[in-house]
Amino acid sequence: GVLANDGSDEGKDDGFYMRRCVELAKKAIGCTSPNPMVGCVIVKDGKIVGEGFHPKAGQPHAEVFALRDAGDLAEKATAYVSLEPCNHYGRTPPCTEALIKAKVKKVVIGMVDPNPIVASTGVDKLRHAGIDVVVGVEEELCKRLNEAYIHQMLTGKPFVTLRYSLSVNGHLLNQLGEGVTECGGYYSKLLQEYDAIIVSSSLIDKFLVPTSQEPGANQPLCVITAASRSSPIQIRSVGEEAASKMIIFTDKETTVEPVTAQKGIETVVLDGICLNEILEYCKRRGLCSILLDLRGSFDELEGLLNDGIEQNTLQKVMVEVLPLWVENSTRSSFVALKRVQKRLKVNNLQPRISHQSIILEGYL
Ligand code: AOF
Ligand code: ZN
Repeated sequence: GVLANDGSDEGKDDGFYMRRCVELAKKAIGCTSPNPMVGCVIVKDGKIVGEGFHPKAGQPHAEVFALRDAGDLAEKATAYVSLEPCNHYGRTPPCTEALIKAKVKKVVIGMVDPNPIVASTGVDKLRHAGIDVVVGVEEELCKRLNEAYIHQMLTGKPFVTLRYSLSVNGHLLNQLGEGVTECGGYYSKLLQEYDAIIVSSSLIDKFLVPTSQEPGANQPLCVITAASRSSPIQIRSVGEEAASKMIIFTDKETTVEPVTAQKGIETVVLDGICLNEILEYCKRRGLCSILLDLRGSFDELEGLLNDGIEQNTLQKVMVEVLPLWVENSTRSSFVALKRVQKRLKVNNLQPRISHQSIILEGYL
């Protein structure tokens, strides 16, 4: 498709085309890990003549699809890419070479690639080939798009988001049928963005396996944590495929019911449940983004939360406020959550209106 804009001054529409790149990149939400999401457009005489995005690790990069789409029109055109073009042989050949071969005259880049094997060598390579290069257009937007990828590249650790739902009077909505289930659309979309989700085993007892309902969506690995449970963990209605996307972390005091054990769900027994061990496991499996979801038993998750705060392993907080007033104010989680909130320092809180709720996102 050809998208027209006024096509006049050089550089004037850089923001417009870069935002289009980000929009294209988002078509692969949840599908590219451990790779970043990247979008690319090729612009000639004020018209988009080629578009592409990176669909999945192992498949060609955004630039390759966009150049293919543009064909001969790429010659003397400007390429916009949300991430610096790669300059190495990974699963795929370097995009710098593809751009040079296509004879583009200019490349506009959203952000430099934090991957140490790329880190500005893509920019240098293009400049040496005589291509005009601009870096840092809509940089904040491009960084936000790949916050988990960037964090993982810079620190070697997974990006962890803490999520919970609250009533207007400050109660944690962590029980079955509360909070997120009323706003399935938002939650289902959120799940597909993460490589793994950590939940309490009490949810699983109620057959509540968090899965994304979006068609063809990425299903995160479901990390079930069980600490000092008096009854064994039971997982009954789960198929083979769902079982392969589950793992149980327990402590020595907790048992797993034989029916559950037979389903082929991986089980790891720790001396005590601790967030670092779970994150290490996720890292070994190449999982870059983790959602710590405060649903089910708060007691089971409080230890993990404390680990995250003490060890600085939480990066983001996402709080959903629902138009609900909880009458029963004897819940123990009210006090427990206050204790946790007191120790969280959240910056840059941004509100967003969802279907029936307000979602606040901030960084730690
Ligand atoms: C780009 N465009 O669309 C993407 C890039 O194994 P490979 O060949 O897929 O290389 C993966 C690395 O390439 C990844 O870690 C990141 O540095 C970069 N990703 N680069 O020019 C793209 N997805
Ligand atoms: Zn590339």
